[in-house]
Amino acid sequence: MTDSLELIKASKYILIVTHINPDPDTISSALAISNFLADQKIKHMVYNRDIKKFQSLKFLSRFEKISDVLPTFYDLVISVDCGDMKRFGFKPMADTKIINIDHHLSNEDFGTIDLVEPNRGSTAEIVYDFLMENNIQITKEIATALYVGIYSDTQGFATSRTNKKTFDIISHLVGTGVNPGFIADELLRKDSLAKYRILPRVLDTLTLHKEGRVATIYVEESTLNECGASLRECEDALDMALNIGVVDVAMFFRVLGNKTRVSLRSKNGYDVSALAAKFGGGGHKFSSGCSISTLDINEAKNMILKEIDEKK
Ligand SMILES: [Mn+2]
Repeated sequence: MTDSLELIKASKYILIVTHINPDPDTISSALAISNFLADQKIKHMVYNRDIKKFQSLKFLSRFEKISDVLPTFYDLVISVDCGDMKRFGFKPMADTKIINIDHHLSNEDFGTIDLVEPNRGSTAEIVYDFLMENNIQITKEIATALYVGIYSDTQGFATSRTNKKTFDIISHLVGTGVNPGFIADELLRKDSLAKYRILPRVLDTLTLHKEGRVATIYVEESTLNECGASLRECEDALDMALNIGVVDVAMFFRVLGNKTRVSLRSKNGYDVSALAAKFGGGGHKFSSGCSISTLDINEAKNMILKEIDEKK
């Protein structure tokens, strides 16, 4: 039994914490653990502040039990896919023990136990290792959740951190009865109409800088409202901008609260986590984000562009 499983068994009530503005990796990693804990009759809850706005993974076992209300008592937090504690969306009670499971390069090792591996393609893969190291049976329900996390965070097995280990895990998961075709239908073929209304509007803002190496796009609140779309429905535009042959770095700007939020994506070895860090942000080498204290998207854009060298 590993130290983390010992800590789990010694706890009275476990709070599994996923990150704000959730993605499939954080939710799937949490549900894989939740299914294991439920199988073992270990008391716990999965918390996500924004779960009401994220309903696309309803097909996963125990999804309906995810809550946006914190329990009154918990003595262990298991955080999944959270680079820092701000991503929790709340401040844990003092002295709470934390198992920190994550793959962000910028992870701050804030846990009592840190299962942090920045070279892994998804947090779900680290959850898989935890289960295997403890000889826990991977049921079809657990396997389906893990598959979703891995598939999604590796963008369909296409990111640089996808390797043989990833496929060995996937092979095992599919062997337990996971249905890749069904999952692809659920993940890829459930778009809203609003998404196809907002995407051309966002792509219309596309501008190239630095001899075409840097692409920027943005969206304004009023455009989102006109299309009835959410920020998540704009995200494909960022991938599209990065897919342009000459582009190494793509950036997506939008005003959130009293700041301009910037998502950064890169390819060809360009490290955007270093760029994000200059503005107090973080993330992965090829996928990062930061916030800039201005409501003027153009000003934010110029500030970041200034930090990028003219030539590689
Ligand atoms: Mn992740």
